[in-house]
Amino acid sequence: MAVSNNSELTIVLAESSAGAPQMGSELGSRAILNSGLLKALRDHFKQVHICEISAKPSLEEDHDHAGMKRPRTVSKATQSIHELVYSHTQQGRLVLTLGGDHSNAIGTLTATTGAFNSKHDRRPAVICVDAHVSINPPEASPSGNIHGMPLAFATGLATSQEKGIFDWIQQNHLIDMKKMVYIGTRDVDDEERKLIQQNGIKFFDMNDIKKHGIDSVASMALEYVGEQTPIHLSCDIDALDPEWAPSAGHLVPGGLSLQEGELVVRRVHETGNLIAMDLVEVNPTINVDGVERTVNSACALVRGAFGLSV
Ligand SMILES: [Mn+2]
Repeated sequence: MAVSNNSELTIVLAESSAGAPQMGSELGSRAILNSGLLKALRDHFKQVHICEISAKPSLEEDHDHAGMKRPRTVSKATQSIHELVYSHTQQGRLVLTLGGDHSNAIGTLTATTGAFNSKHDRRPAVICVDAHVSINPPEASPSGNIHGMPLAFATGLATSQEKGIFDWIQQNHLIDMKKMVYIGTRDVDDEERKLIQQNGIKFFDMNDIKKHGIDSVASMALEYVGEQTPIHLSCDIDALDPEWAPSAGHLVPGGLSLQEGELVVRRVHETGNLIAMDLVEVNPTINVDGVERTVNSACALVRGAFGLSV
């Protein structure tokens, strides 16, 4: 049984790179949308709504706080994303958020969880396709960049009571760590590994994928989240091997082939339970010769997740 009406899509252009050490990913959303994807989505859905959120850091006022860089800018951008995604999810629309850096997922993940909690009294599953686990609490983050922390804030493993710094996140926005699965991980910090183990978070790293094959891993991940569970699919383009996505913020060799990535998102589509998708970290200012290839890969993942033909 489908969990949303599947005929209306909201596209959120999350044009903020304040969570990343370098700028450029704020240009990713439009690069992806304007490469033919918008037309394809408009042909596929009865209605397509487009919203945009951008964030300009005011560096002189946004000093570091508790191990976080540009915390007020990122908090404000993600709160705006949260409010948008929350409202569109509550109206039964599918939501596609195009980043921007990975910190934007703080807004999307808390929004779908909050909306489903308030309307249906149940929390969605979250499938993260990422080279990283992106769950560093600020105090353990080696860099202080919030794009390494989205799952820490979205699960409540990291919290902040400081005014203007993620103080908008409420208990009923927090994702269920028992319904969370990572696919494609291969670059995990020691502290993150501890958190994953302590909290029993499921993951399928690249070794698991080599061992079992991507089709079995997709089956195991979907079986884990359960048949009637709404799914928020959160994709960092760096899950793909740099061969397929060279214009990404943090390249890690040994990743998924595009074909493997497409298989995962299509399997999620086939459940009929997809409620939202994030696609983050496409950065058109990195490896400019590879931008077209990266954008094409991003589009292929979006098309697969929403069941568009290839
Ligand atoms: Mn990543």
